[in-house]
Amino acid sequence: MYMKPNTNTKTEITFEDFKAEVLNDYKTVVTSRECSLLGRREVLTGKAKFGIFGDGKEVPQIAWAKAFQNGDFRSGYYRDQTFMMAIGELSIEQFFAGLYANTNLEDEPMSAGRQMGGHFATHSLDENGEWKNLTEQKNSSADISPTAGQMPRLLGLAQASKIYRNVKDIDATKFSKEGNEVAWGTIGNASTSEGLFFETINAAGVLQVPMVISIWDDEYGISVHARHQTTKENISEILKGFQRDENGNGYEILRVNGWNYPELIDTYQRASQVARKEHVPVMIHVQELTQPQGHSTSGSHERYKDEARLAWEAEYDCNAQMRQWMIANNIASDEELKAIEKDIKKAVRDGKKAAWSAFINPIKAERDEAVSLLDRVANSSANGVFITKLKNDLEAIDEPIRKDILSATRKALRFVVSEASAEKTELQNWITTYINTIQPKYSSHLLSHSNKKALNQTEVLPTYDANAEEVDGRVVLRDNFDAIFSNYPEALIFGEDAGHIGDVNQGLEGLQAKYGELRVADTGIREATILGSGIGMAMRGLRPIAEIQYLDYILYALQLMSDDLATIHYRTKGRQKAPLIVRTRGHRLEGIWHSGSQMGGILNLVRGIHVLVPRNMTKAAGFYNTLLESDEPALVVECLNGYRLKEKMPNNIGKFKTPIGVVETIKEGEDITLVSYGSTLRIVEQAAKELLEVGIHAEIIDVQSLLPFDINHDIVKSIAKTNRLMVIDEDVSGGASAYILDEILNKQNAYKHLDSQPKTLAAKPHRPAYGTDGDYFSKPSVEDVFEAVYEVMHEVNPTDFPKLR
Ligand SMILES: Cc1ncc(C[n+]2csc(CCOP(=O)(O)OP(=O)(O)O)c2C)c(N)n1
Ligand SMILES: [Mg+2]
Repeated sequence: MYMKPNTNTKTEITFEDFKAEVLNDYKTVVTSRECSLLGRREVLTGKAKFGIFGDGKEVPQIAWAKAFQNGDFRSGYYRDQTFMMAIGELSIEQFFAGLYANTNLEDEPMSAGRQMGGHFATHSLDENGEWKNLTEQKNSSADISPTAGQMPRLLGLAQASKIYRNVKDIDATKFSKEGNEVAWGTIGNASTSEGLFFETINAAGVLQVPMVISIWDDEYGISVHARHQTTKENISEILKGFQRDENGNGYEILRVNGWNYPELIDTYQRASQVARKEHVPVMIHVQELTQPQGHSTSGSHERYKDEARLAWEAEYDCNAQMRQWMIANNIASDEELKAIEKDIKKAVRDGKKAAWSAFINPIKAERDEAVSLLDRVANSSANGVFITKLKNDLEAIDEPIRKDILSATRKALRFVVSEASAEKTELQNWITTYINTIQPKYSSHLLSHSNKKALNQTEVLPTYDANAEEVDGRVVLRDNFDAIFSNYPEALIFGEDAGHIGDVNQGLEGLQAKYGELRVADTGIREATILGSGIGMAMRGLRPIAEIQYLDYILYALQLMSDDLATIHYRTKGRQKAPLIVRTRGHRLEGIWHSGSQMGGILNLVRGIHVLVPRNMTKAAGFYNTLLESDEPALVVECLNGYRLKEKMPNNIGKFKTPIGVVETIKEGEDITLVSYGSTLRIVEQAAKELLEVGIHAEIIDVQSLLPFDINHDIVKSIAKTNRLMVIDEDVSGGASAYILDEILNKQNAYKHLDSQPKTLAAKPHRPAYGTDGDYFSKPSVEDVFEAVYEVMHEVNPTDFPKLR
């Protein structure tokens, strides 16, 4: 058998070196297994809530770790603890810190307790949010739980190597060495049933990127057997057509049994070579794996596996097979291995204890502080007996959580609400301070904390020559993209029809010829992987702009925007970021699927991403300029009906910046404040002109930025003047208009200034019919806006504004 356990450093090794390396590998797999076994017990005895472990998948991960080099990236799922241990990124203590959800990043570096155990990550950013040198470390993009959700991001992580290898002038110092990095994915056999898996596999075959996907095949997806999951019960068999051959590019498809240590090492070395050197994607179907403890702590596999299967799993347990192989090949004796196993058992128990102390001791200290305070409050209060009961109950909890502490202290405060004592003040202050200290452990880092955060970017207005030319809006956008690609070598755009024809509205006209097929690229029709590849590339220091052709089709990508992109910074407590720009166009054209206005749905799903709705192409261009200077993800929705409208050509193209979270008053007035955004503003502006003719002076505010929303609270200032508010929106009622109303009424307290009922004017509950009149009869029209505003004014002053109908 060909054996070369570590090709990174040596070509010739002695048997002693080889033995030592195998023994070391064995120690890792046994440590990992012990963690799984003890982890399960921690859940069953109530110390942890839930556990999902990597038992039964240890040995292949050792082989993979040997092939994994500095600069490489992992995008995997919850079974990969052994790999993380083998690359030195997961200690026993950290494993248990994850299980207990320790909120300290130093103890629990994967997510500071924000993710359940088994969801792995490394740190791409330092404590200031600055990139670390990713070429000098082994990298794991942060896992997510939705099955196959790791696949689209994997594509982008691999694609980044291709860009770095082939596009000149990018400063790759921190990100790549000639594109030699491989992106390694893992997925369970059952999760290959997901559409995201197939979409990614096809896209990587087309793109020819250095991606190696391992399929951990244990024949089950929780209780559901492969016969319900996969045609022919064999994923590599049915994907055979992807094998590269004389007919064209494709994959290298490899199969290996997951219990065969030497063959696994061979297979992973080969995969690494093919992917790294040739940039050919590789699929490794790792078969005959097991689940010694079943799927997770939520159930037992004896319920759905028969005797024969359970017996086979016991025999072919990869660790047991590796052990037998070591004895058969004189690498160690049974006694030696027993001694190793015993030591490891103890080390894992000790590590677990240390992790538990690190988790519970700070909370106990906080509890003790609260108990002593409650004691003082009780002694000074007429309601002392009630407070003493709260104190005693809190003191009696063996393993308190922070909710116990706050619940007791907040309830105690109610008993002293009408008393005046130093202790009461102390309690009030203590609660506030405690919340202020603890809340960030659960809520911080949704957005960037770095100097580059979007809100640090200040406005730069477009400037114009005296005789500035009036051009189609799309020309402003095109020239601005031209400036962007010339100013930022790391910027690139890709999407359906974005390359050769320069997008369906020619906002990228001529730019592929100028910047090449890798930077201005056509993609297949595959929105989820367009989005995902943007995430992966952004995580490796590039500045991708993922184009989704129409807003209506963003629903295909929305799951990943919500589950992956919006949570990256939060779920790593600021140690990873993906400043991806998603470009799309929509609103007010025609038909059920070409006039998308699902803004309410989007707003509710993508907190953590900026949502920007420029009313014209100059504003849109300014947003792109702002975003490229910042480090947060954003969605920009261009007005589909605005590309051919005339706009003056600025003379500082590429330099002006539209601020994020800042509204703009586009018409002043005293009678009522009209709030809207995007394409609908043109309708509102027309209605306002007509209202002026009957003596109604409306003020119009363009929101521009739905997320974040009016950070300076300018809208309430307008309402303080007009005392009336109407939100006009082409989304359904209860959608974006309800969000806007909530922001204005509840967050800006505008209700204080209102003399009339605040109104929303939204679209019909159905999508717009296709016919030319579809828009008029489905979304607010000029007449609708006029009449709705007039009606408000009629209520105020029926003499001057008699009833219209
Ligand atoms: C989108 C989605 N659907 C369902 C689940 C619940 N779920 C978690 S793991 C799992 C089975 C996965 O099986 P497989 O891919 O074979 O991985 P294994 O656990 O066997 O290693 C399911 C259904 C989920 N996490 N995400
Ligand atoms: Mg499985």
